[in-house]
Amino acid sequence: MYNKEDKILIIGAGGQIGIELAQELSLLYGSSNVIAADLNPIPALDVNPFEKLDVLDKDALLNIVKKHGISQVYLLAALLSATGEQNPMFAWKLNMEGLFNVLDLAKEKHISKVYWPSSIAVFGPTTPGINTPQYTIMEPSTIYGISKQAGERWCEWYYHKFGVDVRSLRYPGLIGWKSAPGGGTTDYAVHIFHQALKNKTYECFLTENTALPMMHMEDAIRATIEIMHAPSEHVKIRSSYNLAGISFTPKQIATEIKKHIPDFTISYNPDFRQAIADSWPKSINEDKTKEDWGWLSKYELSSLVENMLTNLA
Ligand code: NAD
Ligand code: AKB
Repeated sequence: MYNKEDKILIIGAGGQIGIELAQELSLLYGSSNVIAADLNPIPALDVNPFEKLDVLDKDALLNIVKKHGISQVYLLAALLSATGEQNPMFAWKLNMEGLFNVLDLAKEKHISKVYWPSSIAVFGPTTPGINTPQYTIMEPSTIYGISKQAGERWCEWYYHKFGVDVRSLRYPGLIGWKSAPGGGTTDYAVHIFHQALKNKTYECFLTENTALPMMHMEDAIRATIEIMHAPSEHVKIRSSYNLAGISFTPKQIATEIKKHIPDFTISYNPDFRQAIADSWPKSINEDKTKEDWGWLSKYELSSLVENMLTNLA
């Protein structure tokens, strides 16, 4: 299942997902076979080889791939929903050109496999918001969502046209204790734990009843590694697979935190991210994902909260 000959390049390895993914892939392949690339050095990954890389620099990317004999690329460099809305033209450039640069490496046979994450942001206000199916109306209203939706179409096109082995998941909001989130709308669900432990109070930028799909980072990393190691014929969808995770509101997660920290309080002061959250589904259907390559998540809200508080404390 794990080819120890593989050499992996993670682009955007210093981010919320990259740090945890690099650590897990290092356990499987050995840290010397997992090369971490980002704009700046990554202290949390000091056992991995590091390459300073701007993914928009195609020549520099190819040089790194050749230098290390890279066979697989995980492309994580992107602007997320909140930062994307603040800088839409750059978000479009980074999210699209970065993807083209990596897909072209595979098209030109420099590498054999690509992982690129999509997001629940591909859905929009006209999408059925409860138990959102794999195939449905997709009219995203953020630049981030538009770039992810376009990225999905390009991935599928490169697969059909050039046989590029690209695999992708539509992550919900990710919650982990090892790394900090990087500018999304779901970031509140990480910040809340830090503030609960530090100050016993949190001011949330979404309203109390804003339900969103979320997932423990451990589940997300496992899903990523599983889809990348699934037999090719099981990966029938080459745009991106739905992942359901757990759906909850700020009020529900606060109630769960209060079971561990009884004097924890939450207040609500919605900002521009409320409109983004309101445009996204409240819950996701992952039947196709389960059916095609056997995905099963582990965490519920109660176990996620307990795990976060225990580890952060
Ligand atoms: P993040 O913002 O935490 O990390 C992104 C990393 O990319 C950062 O370390 C940044 O320095 C790096 N980067 C930015 N521009 C770069 C460039 N030009 N060249 C090289 N590196 C660059 O993001 P994340 O949360 O780890 O997300 C990774 C991917 O997963 C993104 O595509 C994101 O859209 C997707 N995703 C994340 C979530 C989530 O909840 N975290 C949910 C859905 C999808
Ligand atoms: C964000 O909020 O932008 C991300 C995502 C769900 O894609 N966490």
